[in-house]
Amino acid sequence: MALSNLAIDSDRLLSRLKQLGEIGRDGDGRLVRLAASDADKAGRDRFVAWAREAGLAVKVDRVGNIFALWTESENAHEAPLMLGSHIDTVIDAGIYDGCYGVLAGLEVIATLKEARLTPKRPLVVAAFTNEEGVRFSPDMMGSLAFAGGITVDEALAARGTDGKLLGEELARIGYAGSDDVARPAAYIELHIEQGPVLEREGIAIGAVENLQGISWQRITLEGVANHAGTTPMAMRHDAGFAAASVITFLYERAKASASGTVATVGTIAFEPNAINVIPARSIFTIDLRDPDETSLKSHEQALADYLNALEGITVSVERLARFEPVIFDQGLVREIGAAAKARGHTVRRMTSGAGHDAQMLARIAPAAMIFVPSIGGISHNPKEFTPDADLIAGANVLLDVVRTLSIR
Ligand code: HGY
Ligand code: MN
Ligand code: MN
Repeated sequence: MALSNLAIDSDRLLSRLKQLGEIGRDGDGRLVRLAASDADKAGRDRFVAWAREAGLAVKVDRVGNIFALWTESENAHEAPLMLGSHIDTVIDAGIYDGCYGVLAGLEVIATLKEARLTPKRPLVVAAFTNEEGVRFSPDMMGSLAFAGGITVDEALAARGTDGKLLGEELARIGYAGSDDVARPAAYIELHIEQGPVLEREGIAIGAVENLQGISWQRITLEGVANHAGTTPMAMRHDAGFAAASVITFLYERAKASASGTVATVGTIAFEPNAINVIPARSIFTIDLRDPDETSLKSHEQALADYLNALEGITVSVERLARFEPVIFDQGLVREIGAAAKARGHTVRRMTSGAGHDAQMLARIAPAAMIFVPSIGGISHNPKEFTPDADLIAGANVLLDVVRTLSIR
């Protein structure tokens, strides 16, 4: 294949995406590969096997981040160009979130290696630990630790929703590594958009220039358990009703926001959780996001004020994650736009609504992202889907950006 029209092996990429998408199916057929679980191990092992098949060196660091490297003697002294994403999933996930970026990164490196090109710097594709944050908080934990945003010991001491410690779980699945990987010269992450914009506008490629701020909290409201039949409404300290009022307050506030605020209560539990007992306790999580830091802070303050005004209810708040909005490297964003146009694709600059490892890598290196459309804007849902042609287009744009940054 002439180098001018070098392209990825699309059959290999698509086949691997589907194969990885079958690893970690539960008894109901749902895709559940939570960080450091047995299912995650199975996915990790498969990625490592493919990386070794491509002749790459595989390293694992202390928080279980996997790095597959192509280093030649001529370039070994240079800082690597890093690609990557994550292969852990949410509960009942789609097959593209994270996995697409890791497998396309591997595909790009394998394609360049097979074309006998020698990059002027090492190329590495990373699969970061616990990007989703479903089992262990915060999310994007592996890349946050790699970027020095938390210490390795803090990460390993994270206690999961099942009470297990991340460090012990990584050791149990054989991914408690000890390797160090050099700080990258730049980081590019290819990912499905997970939102409706590209499909709605009929655009093939997103050149992601920024990413919104994220605030995760766990709220516990303590009321008084009492009889559902004998307790007059005016005498109740109902932790369930209090939770409902907080949720309504927050959703109405987010809907009224001018800055595109989004609010989600994704988990909630009542105690003692009985049909005829007024809830003594409600425990729920709040995921609050906003591209504007001042606006995000104002929503957090309004929520705190609302919680403090709850009568007859004791409130406790646990901070699970807090990341400010991130601006990506404008030079890389321009490269992505140029590469997309050079292949004849429509492209637009955009904000990422989702959190990504790229927002952590941006702390230590120039970073940017490439999006491809999500049909119906659906993600974190088994109906998540991106057409093969879009997946291939995104991977070839990544290939061209990598060549521009490291080959010519
Ligand atoms: O929560 C997020 O945005 C990402 O999927 N972890
Ligand atoms: Mn993701
Ligand atoms: Mn996700």
